[in-house]
Amino acid sequence: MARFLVTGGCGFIGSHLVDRLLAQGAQVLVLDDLSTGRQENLAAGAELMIGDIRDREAVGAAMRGVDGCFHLAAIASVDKAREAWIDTHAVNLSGTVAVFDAARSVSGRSPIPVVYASSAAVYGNPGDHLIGPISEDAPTIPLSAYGADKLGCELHARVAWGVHGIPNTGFRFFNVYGPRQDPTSPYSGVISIFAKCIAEGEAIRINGDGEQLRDFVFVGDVVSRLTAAMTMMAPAARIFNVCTGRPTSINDLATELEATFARRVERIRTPARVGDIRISIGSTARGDASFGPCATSLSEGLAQTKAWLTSKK
Ligand code: NAD
Ligand code: UD2
Repeated sequence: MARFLVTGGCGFIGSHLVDRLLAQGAQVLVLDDLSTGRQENLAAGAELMIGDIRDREAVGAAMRGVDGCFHLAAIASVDKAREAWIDTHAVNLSGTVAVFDAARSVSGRSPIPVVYASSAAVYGNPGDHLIGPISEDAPTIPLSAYGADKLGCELHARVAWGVHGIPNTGFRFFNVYGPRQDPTSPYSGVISIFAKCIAEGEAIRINGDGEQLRDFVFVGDVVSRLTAAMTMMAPAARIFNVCTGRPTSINDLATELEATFARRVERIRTPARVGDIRISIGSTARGDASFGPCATSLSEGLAQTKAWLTSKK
């Protein structure tokens, strides 16, 4: 039976990954400090080690005896990284180096393959240098500390393969959404925030003109990519977008959610967010050729998100 370590396995994406791995018959150990993750997200069949990815001993102990590591733990917020630059850097970049360090060959053991979360934030504002879906070969010019650290993770992943022989795959997630995305956090994704407002009969706030475009990808499709990448691990350091290639404006998202909840919502116009990216749409070519498409439609994904929100009440 395969045994996997999932860092950040109590979080939004990580907990869905844990569910999938258990359903596939794997043993799962989660390393999580519960800073944004919740123990209640975690399936009963998983083992939990409460600890910090900056703690080398904890990461080393967690890595012992596993066949692969999914590294998702991070402070997953652009705003938080702006406020707490040094602390988020320590988690998001140094924590990732600690994970790769523990995956190195130790006393004759083969290096442990790693699948890790990067972000579309590595591209910065694609509109500055490209029109249309952004491919993995596009320039990476992050605008945030969060994006810079994710790019740093990718660079260290190249070192992990080139110098230490650790096979690895990094995924640049676009805007992931779905059940368990915390709607109460101010740092949460727009879909979870809007869905909660609509469910509770509150107005939504649309930043700017609402015509900014995003590529929303359903968490179930993200998890399929992560598990496939571990199964099909190549002897290399590879990078893929995780996206649908389908643009949705924030105005259209509000309309879609009205249809999902069969309810009208009041739209309050607020000033555009400082530094808000205008267009963030990924090219699906490389990822789909290797793993197949992220096929869940927005309406299906929103229906599943609504079902989860309403089941919590
Ligand atoms: P999340 O906050 O729900 O999950 C992150 C998990 O990591 C949480 O369980 C948290 O408690 C844990 N964690 C944080 N710091 C830790 C530390 N020092 N030690 C151990 N555990 C720690 O966020 P998510 O949306 O599930 O994000 C998962 C990954 O995907 C992150 O690496 C994030 O940067 C990346 N990502 C997410 C999105 C998105 O749209 N949600 C987009 C791009 C990239
Ligand atoms: C996403 C990721 C971020 C990073 C980035 C990469 C989330 C939560 N964040 O940031 O981690 O990877 O992509 O480029 O997934 N909006 C409103 N009203 C609201 C909330 C948001 O209008 O109440 C707008 C917001 O101004 C933006 C869009 O919705 O134009 C999406 O915002 P977001 O915070 O969900 O995600 P984003 O794309 O800024």
